[in-house]
Amino acid sequence: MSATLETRLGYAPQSAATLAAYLSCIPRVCAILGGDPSAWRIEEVGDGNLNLVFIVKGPMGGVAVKQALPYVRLVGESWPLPLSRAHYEHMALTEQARLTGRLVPEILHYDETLALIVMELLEPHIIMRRGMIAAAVYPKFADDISTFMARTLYFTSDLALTADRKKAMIAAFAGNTALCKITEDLIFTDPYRVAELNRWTSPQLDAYAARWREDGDLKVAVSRLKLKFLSCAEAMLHGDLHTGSIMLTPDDTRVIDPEFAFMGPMGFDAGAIVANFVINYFSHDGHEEAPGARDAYRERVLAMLETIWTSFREKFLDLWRNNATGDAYPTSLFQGVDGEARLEAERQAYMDRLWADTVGFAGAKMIRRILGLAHNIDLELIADKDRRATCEARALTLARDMMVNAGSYRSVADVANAARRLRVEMKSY
Ligand code: SR1
Ligand code: MG
Repeated sequence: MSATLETRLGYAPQSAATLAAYLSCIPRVCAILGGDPSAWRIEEVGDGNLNLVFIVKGPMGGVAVKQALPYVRLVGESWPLPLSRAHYEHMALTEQARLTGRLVPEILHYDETLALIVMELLEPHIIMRRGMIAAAVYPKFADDISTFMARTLYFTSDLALTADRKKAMIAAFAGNTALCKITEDLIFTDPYRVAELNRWTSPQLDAYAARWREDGDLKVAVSRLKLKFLSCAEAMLHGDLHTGSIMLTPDDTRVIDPEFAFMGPMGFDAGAIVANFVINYFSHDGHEEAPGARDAYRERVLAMLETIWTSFREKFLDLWRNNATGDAYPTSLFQGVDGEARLEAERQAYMDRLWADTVGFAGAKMIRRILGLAHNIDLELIADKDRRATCEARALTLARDMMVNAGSYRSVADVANAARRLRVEMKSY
């Protein structure tokens, strides 16, 4: 039976052949590209899971165009997906730009009917995941991403917003249910049951996949995380904050692709960063030219991860101390003799709880990239399946412990040390 795809009056997927005519009617875009539209070079370059992405270059400059398809590109027309995801992406990008300035690409034009966003062309930026696989160094990244997370999460939370504004944001993002459902299924459910779309490095990891499906402690842990994801509207999340959603150079960082944005638990975004750094750490055993050749880079990855979390924590706390404009923790309740001390202790406790959530979500995000549908090229590009499986088995083992024993990882250094230990102790899958 074929699936019914969304249709919308005026919607048609663009192609390299149709796009020049469309863009030629947008003066701002014409001014950037320059020259005659017949001379513009247009290429479809999308290698993500969901959308069309075009790079358009004219004699003066370039733009990027992203358009939603009415289905999941990775799987095909058998998996319909609403075009409204472009609406949520546009809304999130607009809010992120307001809160973080140049840490997101500039929007040049938005067409709700075509589910299409024209953005500044990020050049010579590359997808961070590709840079990290090649052991590239990004000295500004930890500072930039910790600012991005602190500002987007803090200023959309009850610590900064009044209850009416917070509820208005919840309402504005509440319709992004189809994208949330992808996460609910692919991250929190499918890897722990037999599911048609699951895949893993086989036969090497067959026994792991079977064990993970029979693990009661793990199923309880992932179900608790899923409940938090479903029910905890803490702040506006990017919703898919992995290293494939970041384009950068050593000097400039941009966070892209917030189509999974919704009001959810902060630890989900922070956990995505932790997960992808830990996966990258383990993956270098599959990429290094000779054993030990990437020792220094591996340590750099862990050092960067530690700086990201500690900077995020400090920046978030500073925002709270200086911008407590929300309805949570009313100032009038903390004005007594020990009021400020009690409030500061509570701020620290809040960050400790957020860290525990982050550890758990990171574990779930690591497991989905190894046993679920959508994998990371950090691991997928390792051609030797035995080497890849060893990297993956280490990541799976750490991820399981981070979910089941999240409370025993008191600091980001505990995660880093556990990763180092596993590399030494687990010789093979
Ligand atoms: C079917 S979409 C699979 C994954 O791609 C996106 O990048 C999200 O991570 C999603 O879970
Ligand atoms: Mg994406």
